[in-house]
Amino acid sequence: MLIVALMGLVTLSALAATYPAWDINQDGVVNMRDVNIECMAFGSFVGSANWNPACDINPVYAPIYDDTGKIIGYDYKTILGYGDGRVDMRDINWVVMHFGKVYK
Ligand SMILES: [Ca+2]
Ligand SMILES: [Ca+2]
Repeated sequence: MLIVALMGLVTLSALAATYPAWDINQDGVVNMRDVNIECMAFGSFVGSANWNPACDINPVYAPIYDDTGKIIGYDYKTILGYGDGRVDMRDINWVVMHFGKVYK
């Protein structure tokens, strides 16, 4: 039982050890390899031949509605998650903003 519990902790720690989403190839460094992977998927969307979900990394923010249901802004403190279903300059921008960072 203890061994099973320890194996679970090891698995959880392995999952937590992944690098940020903008390190597209997850090698611990943000460099031209990541930009190149983004470029290969550029213009794609879910279902495209060159679609790569790892490249869809722009955060999606929660819209703020007024009483009529009209969007009046976005709550940047409430990130709903990554990805909007397409790879465009917003995604490449996130890689470029972190270019040169080393995480390992
Ligand atoms: Ca990388
Ligand atoms: Ca995107």
